[in-house]
Parts: sequence; structure tokens; C-alpha cells
Amino acid sequence: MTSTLSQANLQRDVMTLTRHVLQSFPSYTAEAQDFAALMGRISLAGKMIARHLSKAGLVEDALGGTGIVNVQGEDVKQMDEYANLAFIRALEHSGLVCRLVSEEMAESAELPENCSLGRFALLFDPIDGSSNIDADLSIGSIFSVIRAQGESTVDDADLLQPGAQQLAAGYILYGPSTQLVYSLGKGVHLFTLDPGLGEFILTKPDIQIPQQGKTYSINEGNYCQWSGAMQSYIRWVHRREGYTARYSGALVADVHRILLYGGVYLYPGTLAKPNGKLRLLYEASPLAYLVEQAGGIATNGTQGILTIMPEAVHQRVPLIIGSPVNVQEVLTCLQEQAATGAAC
Ligand code: AFP
Repeated sequence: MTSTLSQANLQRDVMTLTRHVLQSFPSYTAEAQDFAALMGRISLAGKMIARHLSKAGLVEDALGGTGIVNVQGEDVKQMDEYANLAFIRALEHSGLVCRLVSEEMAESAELPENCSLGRFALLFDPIDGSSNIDADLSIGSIFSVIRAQGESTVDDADLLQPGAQQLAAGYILYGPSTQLVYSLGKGVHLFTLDPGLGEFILTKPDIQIPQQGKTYSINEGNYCQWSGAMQSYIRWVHRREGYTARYSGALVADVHRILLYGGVYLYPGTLAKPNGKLRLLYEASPLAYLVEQAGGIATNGTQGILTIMPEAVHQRVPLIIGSPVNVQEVLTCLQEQAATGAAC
């Protein structure tokens, strides 16, 4: 007789990503099938990247740089290039996505064969945290799905939509296991890749971010480059008991920790770069969508990330994201300093 535990495991193992997406719609509509197929393609790219990463050091083209500098002025790693292509190849004949915008491409890639009106556009960061790759540390891929509204596939103006208009967003975290977190605006759900099955299996449904946490995550090496208000917030954190610093150099990994345990991640503007480092459309916005779906807050310090009207596809934005109580502490400190000039 099959044990109760085996029965529970069998039950768990059939809750695949595809089934979960289909079940989140009231019936088996064309829209439900489109989203299930789309998430299937995105997860395929994630599996290809995870498989390639698992052989890093053994194969020639997983570690090290390409010698190329991307549109962001950053060195392109071999894995950046591989992951970017993995997304393109996984999506190009899907019939679902007609435009692709990525950190690694100056111009959006057009897939004309898929471009009937109302098709999706995918905005993605193929490898977030590239500097972690060669040290075998956690990295991620981030994605955002919007509806391409214009007929032109050359002009990106119709892709400049506030994050609140995203149809879906998520990330894939390549850590000790490979995990995929996604939302279609109906809660935030976490799947773990079962390498034997080759499937992402639901392991944490309906994630709610803790109201507050003890983690603050920021690159304090930039301290002298921040505004006085941001410096005063960090000094306030240092004086408080209970806060602990965690910073991995990969946004996905740091935000994932905060989604599960609570706390706040910050990448503020600096004197030299007032808009900070992170990209709005394929880093800050999708993560803001997830965190807000889970009950958290994401802001640039004065405005909610999801309400910002983008002006360019590769634009950067300061980011403060996490548990409501922790983010509110940052905002209160920034507002007090702006109003009175006094440190918090
Ligand atoms: P890389 O992909 O160039 O390593 O940048 C990663 C990232 O965009 C984000 O994942 C990190 O949180 C942040 O930059 C780290 O930047 P700093 O090294 O300036 O702290």
C-alpha cells in the first residue's frame, strides 16, 4: 500500500508550473492557454540556463568574459550572452511574444512572425548578478510581460508602460536549487526545479512578505556617494538593535531573501549616478510587482516604482523595496531629513 507520505509527494509532484497557470484562470480559455505556454517557454529558458550553469568550469563557454561591453557600459560575461540567447531561442517560435527587450541588447529584438496585434512583449535581465558567476554564487534571471500596444515593431514607445500594467512578472534564482517565482497578479508563487522530472514544482504557494524583518541589504561601499538623508538612515539602522546586513551582489538573491524573511533592499542614487544602477523595466518593475503582490512596498524614495512612467527602455531608477514596516522607516527618515534637515 502506498504510504501517506508518498501519496502527498505524488500530489505535490503533479502541481507543475503549467498546471498552476491554467488553474489560476476560471476556465480553459485562450488567454489561460497563452499564459501557460508563455510561462512554459520562460521556464524552458531558465532550465537551459540552470543546466549550463551546472557545468560551469567543465565547459568552455560558461565562465569568464566575452571582451564585449554592453549597452549599459558593463562587461558582458559568457553566461550573459548564453542566457540572453537562451531566452531568445526559447521564445522566438512560440507565436506568443513579438518583442524582446533585454539588458544585453541596445535595441529590442523583433519577432515579426509572432507580431499580430495584442501579442506579448517580454522584458528581461538574462543574468542578474553577473559578477557572482565566476565565484559560483547565486545569480538570477528577471522577467516582465506586458502587452505590446502599437503596431510598429520598430518603435519602442508602446513598451514604455508603468509597471502597474505588467501582465506577469517573475524571476528564476540559480542557487543551491533552481527556483522560479512568478505572479500573474493573483498572488506570488514559488516553484522548485526537480532535476529528475525536468519540471518546476510548486513548493510555496501564495507567499506573503513578513510585515517587517531584520535584514537591510545595501552596498555600504557607496556610503560617501549617497545623499545626506540616505547616510542618516543607515546610521539610524546602525544604532538600532536587531538589524543585520546581508548583501550578495545579486538583486534577485537579495530580494528573494527579503520576500521570504522580511527586511529592506536599497540601491539609492549616488552623487555620480542620481538614478542609481538598477534598470526600471526589467529589474525594479518586475520585482516591485512581485513584492507588492506579496504585501510589500517598492518605491524610488518619492514615488511607487509601479507608477513611474518610463521614458526609455534602459532607464535606471533608485530602488527601496521590501517589508512595509522597513520601507516605511526609510521613507520616514528621508522625509524628515527633507522637511527639517535634521538627521533621523
Ligand atoms: P552585475 O550583473 O553587473 O553584477 O550587477 C548586478 C546588479 O545589477 C544587481 O543584481 C545588484 O544588486 C547590483 O547590481 C550590485 O551592484 P553593486 O556591485 O554596485 O553593489
